[in-house]
Amino acid sequence: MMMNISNHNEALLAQHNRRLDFLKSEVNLPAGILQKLKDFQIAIPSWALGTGGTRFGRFSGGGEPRNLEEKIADVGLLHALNQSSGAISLHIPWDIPTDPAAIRTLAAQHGLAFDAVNSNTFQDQVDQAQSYKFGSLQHVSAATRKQAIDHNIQVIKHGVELGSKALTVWLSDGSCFPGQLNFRHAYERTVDSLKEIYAALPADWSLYLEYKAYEPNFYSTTVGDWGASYSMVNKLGPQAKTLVDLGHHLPNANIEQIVSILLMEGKLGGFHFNDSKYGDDDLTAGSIKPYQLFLIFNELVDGMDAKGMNHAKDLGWMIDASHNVKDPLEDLLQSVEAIQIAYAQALLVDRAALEAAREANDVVRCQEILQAVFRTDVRALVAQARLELGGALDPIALFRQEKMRDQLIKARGAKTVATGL
Ligand code: LRH
Ligand code: MN
Repeated sequence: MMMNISNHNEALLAQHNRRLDFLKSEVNLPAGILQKLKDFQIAIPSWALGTGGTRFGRFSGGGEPRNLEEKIADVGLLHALNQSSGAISLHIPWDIPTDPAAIRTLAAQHGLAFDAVNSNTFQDQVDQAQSYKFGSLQHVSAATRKQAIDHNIQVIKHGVELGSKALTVWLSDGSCFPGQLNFRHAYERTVDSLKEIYAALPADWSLYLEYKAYEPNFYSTTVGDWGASYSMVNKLGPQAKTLVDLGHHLPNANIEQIVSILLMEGKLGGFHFNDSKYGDDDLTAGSIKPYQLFLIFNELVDGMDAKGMNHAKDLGWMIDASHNVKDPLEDLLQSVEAIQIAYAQALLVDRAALEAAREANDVVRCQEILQAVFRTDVRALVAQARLELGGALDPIALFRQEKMRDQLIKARGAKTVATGL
């Protein structure tokens, strides 16, 4: 896909430098903050490169990737624009790599690595022997549980061939009506099944257990909250961690507190970033509750520094979104930007002053310290990191300037449909 980043940046450079100089005149930038932003890569979900939909409808935008190769090209385009999307997270069987070596080479050509691979025991595939209608790892039938366990082990094999280092397990398992499920048996069967999957993990791999409050089951979900996931991963072993999808909580849950506890306990594996107003809406990260996203990164920076963790490498940074009304690529560019902004602001928090105010129970001062940073416009800093990595100062403006969606529609057609949600 032809695009001229240097011309684009040249036209915006003077304005950008004015903004950056203003920020530097207002805030003491901690040493190394730019390098941290440059190192911070966010994985793009392979299942969110097309238009999403709901049971009420789906309005395709055209030019969607028709196969894994085109999905990698789309993530490569995002990464060329923002230099912060250096990995792709695959979902199996939506994206089975038929020729792993070729796929690996293609991804490398786009500067992309493979983040966590995701299993799928929430849908029945055409040639499937056992149905997951009543669950998978929790199922009353040993044959169904074995089928689901074997699928997860197969997904690990695909991941190993691609150089991935983690398996994400999200289970839709649960019940829709009181009385339908023996919660204790479902929990025990799920743990026993996960133990068989865990035993198949290569020594340098992680297993991320993603929890979710509801949907598609609407009375109980067996891995329904951080407590269920945390108690299960503790039973599995040191390579098992909890994955936090921001949209998977009941209303008003304090996600930043959940994150701080999981991190302190060494059981936080990673994230599926998105935003929501009601349920698992999978909206653009930072589009509904940007302050919450900042508060989550505030706990992350505090907790990771307390444990001497490497910000860029020691947790799984992934997006999980669905695009009903926006161009999928523009939506993903916005999500990456919002995440980078929240991280940059969290790096600006004066932690010594905050702790001193906390020790003094100076509640007003605590809030003033956090909100002064949250109200600091750090976009020029995030743009400077992109610029220094060869990215675009304004990725969405360049995406539109170059009419990239039109170019994709011309190359692929207006009616193409990408696998995924
Ligand atoms: C479930 C979920 C999970 C994925 C799916 C695509 O809601 O967040 O992470 O497997 O979306
Ligand atoms: Mn998710």
